[in-house]
Amino acid sequence: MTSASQLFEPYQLGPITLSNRTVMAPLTRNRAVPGSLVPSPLAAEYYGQRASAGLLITEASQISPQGQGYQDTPGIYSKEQIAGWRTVTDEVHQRGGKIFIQLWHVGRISHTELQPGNAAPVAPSALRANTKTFVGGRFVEVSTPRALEASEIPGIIDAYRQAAANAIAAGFDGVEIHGANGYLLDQFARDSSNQRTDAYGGSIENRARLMIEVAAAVAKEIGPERTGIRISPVSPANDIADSNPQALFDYIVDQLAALKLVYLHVVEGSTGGPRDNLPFDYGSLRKRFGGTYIANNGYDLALANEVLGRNAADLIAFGKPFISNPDLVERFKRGAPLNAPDQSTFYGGGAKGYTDYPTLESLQAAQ
Ligand code: 8OZ
Repeated sequence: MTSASQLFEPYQLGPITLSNRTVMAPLTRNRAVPGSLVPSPLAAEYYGQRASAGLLITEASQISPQGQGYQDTPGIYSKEQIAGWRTVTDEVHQRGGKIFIQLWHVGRISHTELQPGNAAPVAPSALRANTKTFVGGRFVEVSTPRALEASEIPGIIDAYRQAAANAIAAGFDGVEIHGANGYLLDQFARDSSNQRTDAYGGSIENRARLMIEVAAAVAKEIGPERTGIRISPVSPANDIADSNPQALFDYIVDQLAALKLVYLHVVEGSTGGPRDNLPFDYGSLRKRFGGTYIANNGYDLALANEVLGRNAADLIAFGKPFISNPDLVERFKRGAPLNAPDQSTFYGGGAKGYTDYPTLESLQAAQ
């Protein structure tokens, strides 16, 4: 058997069996219904078209109105949103797929226009990120946040817990906690964004605390076998950095391993960019975690095969290739060419660039 076949082998992820080792990475698409922030009416079709992935992870979905940072991203906190997601999970399951929802709180990566009462976004410390968000159909500088009071933190943890319960009510196979890319949990963890002097700031143990407490609360609510987490130890995404990422994330992963979460999903390198922007030993994370390791960032078929072949990952998450190739797994199997993704339709809009990418089958039928 060649190493090329490993990607197409089934995989047991806790209680669920994946048909292969590809994962559709979480991808922000900004197409939720304005106002209600219920998943787009097209979302069931979009995810359903991609159900041949071993596992689908939804776009990041805010756990509360305060957790939103971009226009038209879906929520998982209201009854209407749960019902909307139910149409997505039903469609994916009917097509034989498995799907987790990514639970998101953006922290400081937001704008007052999107926040309840037009208040300041919240963060570990009142430090503005030098980055932009998408609001009102355009990219704008994020707002200056206010530092969360220690007394507000239990409420944030509870919002993650409730969102996880909502996800199960919506029919998801599990949840992925978004601990990556410079959003709230990553803002607490890394020392460029956390200047707190309470139990949630200072030492590595203190900065990691919120991420670990959220993971523990979610795992307690829905079971660790249905709880995954995503981290991006050296990604500068959303203006974030740390003075010692190896020690920080080694510690975090030791704690996550103790919680027996079902997977660790790692953005290796700079999100959507170079894989080698900073030195980092991902093997250390894999070894410490022990369970399922999902590798992400810039993978193609060749790199996926190479990494699976030397047992450096269990599953491989593909982002942009899954946007433009609903039948990505079939194309990989056949060594067929891939459709190129259209960047101009990534964020916002309707069916164009969302549900209208052709499959090999539809191309052949049209000939
Ligand atoms: C692209 C645009 C907006 C948000 C992330 C949730 O980077 C995102 C995101 C990506 O994790």
